[in-house]
Amino acid sequence: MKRIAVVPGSFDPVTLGHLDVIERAARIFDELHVLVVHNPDKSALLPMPQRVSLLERSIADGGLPDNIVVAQWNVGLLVDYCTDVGASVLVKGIRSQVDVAYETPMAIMNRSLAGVETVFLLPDPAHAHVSSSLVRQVAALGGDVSPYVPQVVATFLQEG
Ligand code: COD
Repeated sequence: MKRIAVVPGSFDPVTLGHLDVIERAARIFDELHVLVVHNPDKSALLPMPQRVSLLERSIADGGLPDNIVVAQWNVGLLVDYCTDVGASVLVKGIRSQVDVAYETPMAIMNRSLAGVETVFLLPDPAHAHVSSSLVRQVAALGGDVSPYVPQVVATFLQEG
């Protein structure tokens, strides 16, 4: 049976930290869905289609495995998407105790709702301090974001 997993996120925008988690997860599972989700707790910088496009181009440019599918999910439970595509696992990146505190109740709820397990991957230390919100802040204040994001994102943020 195919092992299908989902890496969900806001990806606003995608960072090298995200890509690292996506690449490692794609090597563990047979098929990996990278799902751009609206997070109601955060106010988005980029519209959903822009986030999807930057993610697709970053995955292609980075030469990531070809078992990756990019999709978006605007309404409903994350586990409903998992059920729709036959995924039994969610993959999340854990950078700190803050991430543990944020992710743990959601992981337990998702298992309770639909039997979907969550697998946590630790970050590459080189990217452990990187978040989309810090990247947005550095870019807005005129800093160089190229060490933290794929080239296509750096160009987009610097030109935009
Ligand atoms: N290194 C490693 N991992 C990283 C890094 C990095 N540098 N940066 C981010 N990550 C990880 C994050 O920890 C997260 O796991 C993932 O990458 C995505 O991060 P973001 O910031 O793009 O996305 P978030 O944190 O805004 O996640 C949005 C979700 C919608 C996925 C989340 O809120 C969620 O799971 N919601 C559940 C909705 C639902 O169905 N709720 C009801 C039951 S719980």
